[in-house]
Amino acid sequence: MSTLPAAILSELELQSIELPSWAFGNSGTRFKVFATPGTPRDPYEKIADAAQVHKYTALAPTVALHIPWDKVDSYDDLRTHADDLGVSLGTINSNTFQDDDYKFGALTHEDPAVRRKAIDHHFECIDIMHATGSRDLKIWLAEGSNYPGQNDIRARQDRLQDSLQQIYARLGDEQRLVLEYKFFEPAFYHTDVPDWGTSYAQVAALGDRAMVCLDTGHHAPGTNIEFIVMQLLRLGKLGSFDFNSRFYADDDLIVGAADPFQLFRILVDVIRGGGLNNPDVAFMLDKCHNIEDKTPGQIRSVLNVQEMTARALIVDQDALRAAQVSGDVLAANAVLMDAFYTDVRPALAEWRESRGLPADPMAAYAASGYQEKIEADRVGGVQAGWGA
Ligand code: LRH
Ligand code: MN
Repeated sequence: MSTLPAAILSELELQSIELPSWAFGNSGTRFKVFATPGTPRDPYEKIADAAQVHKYTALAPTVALHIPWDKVDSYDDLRTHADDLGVSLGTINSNTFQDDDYKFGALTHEDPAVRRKAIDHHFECIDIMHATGSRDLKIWLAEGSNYPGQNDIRARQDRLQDSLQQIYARLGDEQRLVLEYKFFEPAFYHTDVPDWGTSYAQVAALGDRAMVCLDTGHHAPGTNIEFIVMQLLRLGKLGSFDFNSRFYADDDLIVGAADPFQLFRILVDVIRGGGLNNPDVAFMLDKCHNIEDKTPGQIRSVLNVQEMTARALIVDQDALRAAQVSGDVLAANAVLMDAFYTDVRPALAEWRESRGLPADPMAAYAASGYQEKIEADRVGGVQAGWGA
């Protein structure tokens, strides 16, 4: 396909995908976290690299922060640094999964003092949101158990609701919380927020500014994720996506790398449900570049989302509807497959050039010398990473 219709191009022009600061730091598995030359040593350098993604794609105007990984002395100064680079600070992610006190839980813990500490951490994140101008507080909880009988899983749900009520009450009028679910890991028997239903049940009891966060890597194998997308949009409770891909578990690979057809199907239902370029539905990446260079990995990621969005937008909705109504199973499926098999990359490249962007952002970044420069400049200090 050499060109895309103007209506589709204007939809694509509105698309924005938030980048995770932690994707620019070192990450890995329990076996090894590999260091990489040029890896940022602080949030300032992470944001500088994130700004490169937006420079070459015009797709990534905001950067999500993770607390305490991105703690700084002055968030006003960090905000100015981001603004000067043409990006802004986005979602604030809390972290109650690396503190010894949270071994047996945080917002669900039996001990009120531990819950207090975890709630206070979220109050601190909300204070940071006021300084960074962020709208969303993203809460992912590692809480759960490893053996049957270890916990009273019913009582934990009640304690979780009570803790979330206190956090929700602290939000500013323009602020939201998004509760992310994950079916296992690090807990291996039960997880307190394992699925969309539990997240929905918890946030629905809080109020309108409490939403569900869907991480595409957090479902049991074989889960029809686009069905969950449809239902959460139908319920008006899909607040954000954490896009990545996986072959097995929460692999956090480049979105669309492991299963591009799944990403296409998800975006078809995002569009069907009114979730594209909808301010209520934030598109974010959540991934780790364990072995590949990080900034190119992020550029590839946002391009994969853009390309699959373009394919989902060219679905012939009238032909699809007609086939669905007439019960023509094969024709209906063929409409979707025609869009999925349509190569939109030449048209997107031409469109980028028409907007003063490089036709091939990956090649433009590689030719810029930025990677070589950060590898030369960033010597010494401690490279950022999950642990650091
Ligand atoms: C948990 C998760 C969550 C983040 C973390 C970096 O697996 O998806 O969104 O806090 O990754
Ligand atoms: Mn996530």
